[in-house]
Amino acid sequence: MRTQVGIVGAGPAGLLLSHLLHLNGISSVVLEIRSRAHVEARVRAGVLEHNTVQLLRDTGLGERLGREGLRHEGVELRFGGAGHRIDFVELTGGRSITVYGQQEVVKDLIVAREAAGGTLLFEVSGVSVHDMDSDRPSVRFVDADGAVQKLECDVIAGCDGFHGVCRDAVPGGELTVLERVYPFAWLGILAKAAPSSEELIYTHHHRGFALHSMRSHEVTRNYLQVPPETDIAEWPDERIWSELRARMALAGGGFTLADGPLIEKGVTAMRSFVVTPMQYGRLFLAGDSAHIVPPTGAKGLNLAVADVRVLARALERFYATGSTEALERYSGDCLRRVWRVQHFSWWMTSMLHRSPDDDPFTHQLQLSQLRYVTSSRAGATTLAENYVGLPYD
Ligand code: FAS
Ligand code: PHB
Repeated sequence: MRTQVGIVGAGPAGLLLSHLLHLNGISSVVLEIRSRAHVEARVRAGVLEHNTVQLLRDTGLGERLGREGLRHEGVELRFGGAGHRIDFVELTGGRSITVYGQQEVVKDLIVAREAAGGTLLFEVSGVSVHDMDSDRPSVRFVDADGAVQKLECDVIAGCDGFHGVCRDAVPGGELTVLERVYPFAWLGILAKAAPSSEELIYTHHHRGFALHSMRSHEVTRNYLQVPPETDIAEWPDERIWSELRARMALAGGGFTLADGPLIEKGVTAMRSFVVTPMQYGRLFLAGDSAHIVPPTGAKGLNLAVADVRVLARALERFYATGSTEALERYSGDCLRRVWRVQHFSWWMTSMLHRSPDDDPFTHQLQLSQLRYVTSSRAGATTLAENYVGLPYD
């Protein structure tokens, strides 16, 4: 089997890369270990930056997003029993976010790839990457029918997420890992319940962080800060709802969190992780295979999109001119944005989560930071412009 770009992983990074390459007449094959049904049902991110929405629109993926996505012009920060709105549109000259589930983006991409005759191979196994330091790298795998296959290509895109094989295939010593693991996790639920507010609510509370988000007018997504070793079995549904209510309550009442049957619940670890460089020879890492951000800044999916936009442009240039200049710059070009987003996600996480040692000094610093970003135009603008996404370079 032969193609120009071998793509490992059918998450948002891999599928969008295949789509962008197709729009520039560049062939690719996407290899995915899970089934189509699994990747289309996997609940993850839900907030799309202004840039991400624009890119999906500009590349023909805006129709359902435009119809079903919820455009939000602001967000609420809630602390000390009171809510404070950050007006994105006013503070960023018109930029906003759109709430649209990651699995919906994945579904739209798969439909678009299929309509264009793209090659997506699901349920493959035994994936391994080879000869990355040559100009004829290859990916070996067993296809869904059990046949051993070899995919020869010019370039491999490692879009196989944090637990994939591509990053680990790089010889030892070639990559540097920079990491921070947070002493808390998120317990997340997806529920058949109407949203209890127009916009997302990020809550700082002495019992811990809480987030009210949504997927549609019928489905909400809520998160609670919990200890990292939390066992979901210890959290029956009613305990989750009462803890959410306790943390999100407004002094003097006036806020009711609507509940409903749970569709899904789980605990997600919190870490900041960056691998440098994001390339080795003809292997290019994009998305969660190269970096992880804590979800407090709603950036994971959007950063994956930003990476593959840079990679697609560099490959376009390579195939159009033979120049590898942009490909050689790939890692540096991506890491500028990666570290901006890492800082913002760490900052939001530090400002809004209760420190396990419950240090009163840290608590006061957090309250001071929250009071500042909700009362100073400069402070609010910093949050707003990072949250909606800084314009692409
Ligand atoms: P993905 O992990 O999405 O995709 C990688 C793909 O590669 C997967 O389909 C995987 O099955 C496949 N793969 C793995 N190994 C392979 C192999 N050996 N061969 C072939 N394929 C292989 N972000 C938010 O902003 N908000 C959230 O609420 C949020 N929740 C999250 C919850 C979880 C549990 C996780 C893990 C992430 C969450 N994120 C969230 C971040 C998330 O949105 C990621 O940033 C985003 O999925 C990154 O996209 P990809 O890089 O495409 O990686
Ligand atoms: C979500 O809706 O899943 C979501 C929203 C905002 C975040 C993280 C997750 O910061």
